Amino acid sequence: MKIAIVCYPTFGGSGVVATELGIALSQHGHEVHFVTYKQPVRLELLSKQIHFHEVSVPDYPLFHYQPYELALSSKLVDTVKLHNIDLLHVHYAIPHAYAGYMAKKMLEEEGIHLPMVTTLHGTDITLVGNHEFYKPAVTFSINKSDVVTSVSESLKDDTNRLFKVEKDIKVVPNFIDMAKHNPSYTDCQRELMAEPDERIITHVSNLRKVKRVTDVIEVFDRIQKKIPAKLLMVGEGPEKETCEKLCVEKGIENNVVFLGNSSEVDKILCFSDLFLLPSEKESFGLAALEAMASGVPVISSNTGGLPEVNKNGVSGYLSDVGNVAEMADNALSILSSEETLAAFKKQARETARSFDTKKIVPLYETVYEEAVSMK
Ligand code: GMT
Repeated sequence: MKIAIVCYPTFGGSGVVATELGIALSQHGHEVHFVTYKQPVRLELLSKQIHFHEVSVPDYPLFHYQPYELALSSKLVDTVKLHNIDLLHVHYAIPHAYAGYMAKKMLEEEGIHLPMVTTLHGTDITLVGNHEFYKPAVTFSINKSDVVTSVSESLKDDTNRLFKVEKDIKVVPNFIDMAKHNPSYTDCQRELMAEPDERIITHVSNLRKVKRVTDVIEVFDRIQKKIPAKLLMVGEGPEKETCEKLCVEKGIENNVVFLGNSSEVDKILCFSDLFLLPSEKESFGLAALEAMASGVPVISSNTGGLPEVNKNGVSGYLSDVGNVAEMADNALSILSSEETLAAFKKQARETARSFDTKKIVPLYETVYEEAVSMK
């Protein structure tokens, strides 16, 4: 099949999922065309099976806001015609599903049928899409998609609760390449980050309010009072400065390393002992799954789709949002002995196996077949 994928090319979870999906589909013999404003960060290789088409939006002084949807839908029309695309898969409803539907209608005028699959990722539904300014357009684009998928049961329920959805939403969970996340890397340079007796605690996110990154610092502060530990904060975002100040206030700035964005998260996870994800909302928690696949147990909140990924008492522990004391106690219990930590590491990786790329990508292929046959 020739598939066009629209996504955000940045470090966000939806872009990562779309990119990894495109790569996996190309390995299954499909021809994949990414259509977005920049080459996706995790897309290092372009080949005969993987193409990238850049959407450019000319900067014209009349426009206070540059019309990206317009440029995207035009680029989609051109790409579909030039490469005989069979199917369009848009990730993140705003504005991708909307632009995709416009492209579909324009192509229809020329007698070309373009089936469209929309994957909902989380904030497009629970945070941004739910805003009154966007709601009618998001509802419309969901209902006009041929097939709609969501990354968790929880997100499916949220979508049905918040929007008047006429479609049956199919749940296709996010996935992970277990082979790529190998906890026994030989080039794992733990000594660069911590002393031999220190535990390494890691957090990866876009450091936005929804991630409750100050809770990460609070939990870590409680941990480091009991055992020697370092905290690695991976990612960039608006809450970074607040976190840095909080570390100084608590006098733990020398134990917290802000690493910025990284496209080699797997290499950081391979020397991590514990992962913290205390988010306010999380439709799935891809970062938690990446940690688990690397054999890193997860201390998370029990919000949204997180209980579908992180299994309480097995791959880590779940607590109510904001319960930093319980999160710290749970973290300390996992880190209390080499035996307990080793058991949780093993269990985390085993739990991640049910989300292996090999199991999940065929589910998308089934969805595509259904969309194509819907004419
Ligand atoms: O919150 C993020 O990390 C970014 C955001 C995105 O759309 O890029 O992530 C959402 O999609 C991810 C991939 O499906 C999910 O794993 C995240 O849970 C979800 N974020 C939220 O729901 C807050």
